Amino acid sequence: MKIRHILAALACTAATVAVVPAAQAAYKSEYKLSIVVGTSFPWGQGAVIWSDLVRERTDGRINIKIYPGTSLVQGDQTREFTAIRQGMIDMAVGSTINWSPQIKQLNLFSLPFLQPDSKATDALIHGEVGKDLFGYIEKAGVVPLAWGENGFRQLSNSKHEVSKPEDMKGLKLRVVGSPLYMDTFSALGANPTQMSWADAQPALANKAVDGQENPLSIYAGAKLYDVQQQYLTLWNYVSDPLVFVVNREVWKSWSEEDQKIVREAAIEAGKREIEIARKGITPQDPSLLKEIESHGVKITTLTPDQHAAFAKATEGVVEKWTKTIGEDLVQKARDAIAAS
Ligand code: X2X
Repeated sequence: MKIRHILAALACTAATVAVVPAAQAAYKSEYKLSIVVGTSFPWGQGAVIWSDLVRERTDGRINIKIYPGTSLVQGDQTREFTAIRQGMIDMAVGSTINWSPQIKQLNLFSLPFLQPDSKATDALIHGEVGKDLFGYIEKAGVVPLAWGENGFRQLSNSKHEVSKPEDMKGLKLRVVGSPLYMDTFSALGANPTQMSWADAQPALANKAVDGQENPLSIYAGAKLYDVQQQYLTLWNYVSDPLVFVVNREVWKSWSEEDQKIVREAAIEAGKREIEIARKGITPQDPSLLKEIESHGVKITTLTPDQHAAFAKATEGVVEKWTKTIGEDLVQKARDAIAAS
């Protein structure tokens, strides 16, 4: 009898432990989600969709608050990934460019003229390359869940039309945080200067710099036509995807059921975000281009020959950075794009 009682008591303790894992008690009242731009941009919309889906489907157990402007790292987007890893940021929808200083393989998307079109980008993110890159993010200590898109980055400036590499001479251009961009724009003869997006906007407004490069949704959303960025060159030279991620400790603190909800919501939000990001910039639907043009912007679309001249001028950059990214990964990407 006695032994039976002891066994029953032990079983009871084990059951209690199994039913109420310690982790569940550790849910935070709010999870901080970082993004670089505001919630009206496609990128921000992706974050809003993700947060709303998660809040609804977890009955408020996971309550996400969005912090635009990379405000959790004082606007310094190149420090965002480290802050996610260290837990200052719980979740993020971040650009591969901003996390490239920590994960060198993410520079893949910034190799000039690697991705000719959205089909190529899709082949990368939804194929083996995407899986490999998620592996690197995971290894760096952060849990990747889904892909989104910032988009094909186009060049704008306040000085003159740019249709050939020679037109870049002397243009003072703001570039993003990966040193690859310094190399690309130096190779093209421009005068690049690295700064955060937060600093870029006043720098464009007060003419400290002549131009910048960003997807059209960012150009239009930030109303860069209002700060005399009236020359816009569509050259599709790189396209940066977004990644939906969660800090590892936060992820481990959630029940399996909630992890599944958060992952599925990220995938759904990513899909919808990509659709939003690609709106208005295609021959079938040029509405965003038309809107930009209506502000007096001169839009230059490169001919195939002009495009090739830019690609040729940046060949050395591709060669140099392929070594940093990894020859195998770049080859895998080229094969996936060729088959797309
Ligand atoms: O800083 C930029 O240019 C932006 C907003 O596109 C990124 O965060 C990569």
